[in-house]
Amino acid sequence: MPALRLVLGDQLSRELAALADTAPDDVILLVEADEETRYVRHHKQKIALILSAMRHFAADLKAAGLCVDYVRLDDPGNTGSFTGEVGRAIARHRPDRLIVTEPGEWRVEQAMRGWEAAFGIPVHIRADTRFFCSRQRFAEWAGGRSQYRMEFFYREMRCETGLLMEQDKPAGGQWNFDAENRKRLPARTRVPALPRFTPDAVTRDVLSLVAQRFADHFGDLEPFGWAVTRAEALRALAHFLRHGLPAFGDYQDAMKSGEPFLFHAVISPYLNCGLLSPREVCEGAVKAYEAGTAPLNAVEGFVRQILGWREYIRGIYWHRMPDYATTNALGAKRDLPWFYWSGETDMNCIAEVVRDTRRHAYAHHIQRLMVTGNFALLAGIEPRQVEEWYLVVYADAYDWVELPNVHGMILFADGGVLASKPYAASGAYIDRMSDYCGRCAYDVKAKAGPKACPFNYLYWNFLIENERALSRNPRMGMPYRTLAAMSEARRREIVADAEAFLRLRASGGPGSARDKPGPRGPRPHRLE
Ligand code: FAD
Ligand code: DLZ
Ligand code: SF4
Repeated sequence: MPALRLVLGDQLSRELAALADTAPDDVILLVEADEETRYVRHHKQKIALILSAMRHFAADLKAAGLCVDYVRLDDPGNTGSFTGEVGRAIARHRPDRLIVTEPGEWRVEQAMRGWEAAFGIPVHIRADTRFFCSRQRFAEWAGGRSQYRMEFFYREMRCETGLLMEQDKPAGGQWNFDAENRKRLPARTRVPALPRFTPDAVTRDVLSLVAQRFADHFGDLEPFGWAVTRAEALRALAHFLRHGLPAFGDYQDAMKSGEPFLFHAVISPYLNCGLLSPREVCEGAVKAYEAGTAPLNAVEGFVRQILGWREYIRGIYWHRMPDYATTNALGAKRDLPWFYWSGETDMNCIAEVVRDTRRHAYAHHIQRLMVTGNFALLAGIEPRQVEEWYLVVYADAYDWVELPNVHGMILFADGGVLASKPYAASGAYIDRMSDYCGRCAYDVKAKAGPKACPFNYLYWNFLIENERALSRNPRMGMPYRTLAAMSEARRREIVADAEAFLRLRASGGPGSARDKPGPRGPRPHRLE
């Protein structure tokens, strides 16, 4: 009897654990599921990328002589869910077992765990070997620790993989070269053009389907230039290794109007859906260093993002779920302002990032962390609303990677599990790392009053609102000492400016959430 092997939309790899040892009469099932396209209202480009990549992947499997059962979104009888379609496929093929790979979401794994009882056949859930660090290995590392720190995890991963290691020493004698990174972008720097891929007939079909069915979702559908096959994703990677990587470290934190990609790789959607493997990406970067085409500060910085941050984030997700998603350590409860969807705000930095996001389903790390993320932290936006926004708007967003980045890294809603302190910053940081402030209605140097950059008073207001939770954090000592030296009048001025700004956003003023439907319908508003 054949085995039924399920491949999810973010598992499009021939090396997938569920596909190892496939026999000629086994059936490989791929399902376009309405539930997956709608559990949040994903950006249109994200849906198109996943569906087109799934269709291309299924065609490749068929061309290799494998037996594929592919259920399209508009096939008659499609029940719209993984569970419903696995049930129908079992009835069609009568397999003796179902083989799957660990999914990227706790929600989906819970469903999978019910399948053996529901369908009466053995269900084998195989570990996802696309990652460097298994869930079990991370659990061993995390052990009894109450706090985890990426840097120590990363060093162990370097030793275990041998990446950028010279015998048992880190290449260049240091683990981390960030002191050489994070420069301002000189005004006339030439930025390499990003490779874009012309949609073929399969992608054009998918684009029509998405335009029809998901017209009310966030984001522009076209121009659509994402890679949708492994061959295209490999070309995107080769382009980055040659043109982006050499300056990646230097300008990793820079932001520039009209240049959303700068020297970033723009490969996270491919890594996350299976078109590229983290191992080949890291090895490609290390080869560039060994060949002398990229400097060590760039290569180490890049490898750290993938071997360090990406693996660490996934480890925390699986180690701490489901409780991880439920905490709200700073008690943040304001509503997400409407300008996160519309981009209509006088704050030029936010307008730029939302515009990039709407056009490309992409913003780079510092835009996500220090602009939209920093604002959500300082303004005390309820974690669930911020998490939903990040899950909707980016082509690379899946729960396992979005949640710890938002809940832990930007909002500190986990109380310091992931990061040792909140990434809170005033407008000066954005001014130093971008050209946004020069074109803004607000004055980044002004600290108070209607023209002052909102990040400036929101920063101090955040420290005041969270004094009890944060003032004893050893890494927050300096700002709290500065706050303690402020006069009562200055503190009152900060609170008044912040309240006026936040009240306007919650009461129907420009950029408010009121009376605008969010992606899950009308929103409540609690801030008055
Ligand atoms: P580069 O800057 O070129 O970095 C190379 C690779 O490193 C990325 O492709 C990515 O795979 C990995 N990486 C870097 N930082 C992280 C990180 N913090 N977590 C996981 N991987 C990382 N990344 C996602 O893949 N999906 C998300 O849903 C996501 N949500 C985020 C939300 C917030 C609030 C923040 C601050 C970061 C988020 N990130 C997410 C991480 C990071 O912003 C993106 O991976 C990166 O911007 C993707 O662009 P790139 O491929 O050009 O990355
Ligand atoms: C995100 C997504 C979307 C939009 N559509 C599908 C789909 O139709 N079929 C599918 O198999 N996967 C899809 N995905 C990815 C899934 O949501 C993802 O596999 C699970 O969340 C587990 O990570
Ligand atoms: Fe953003 Fe403030 Fe700069 Fe305007 S002045 S772009 S709001 S940081």
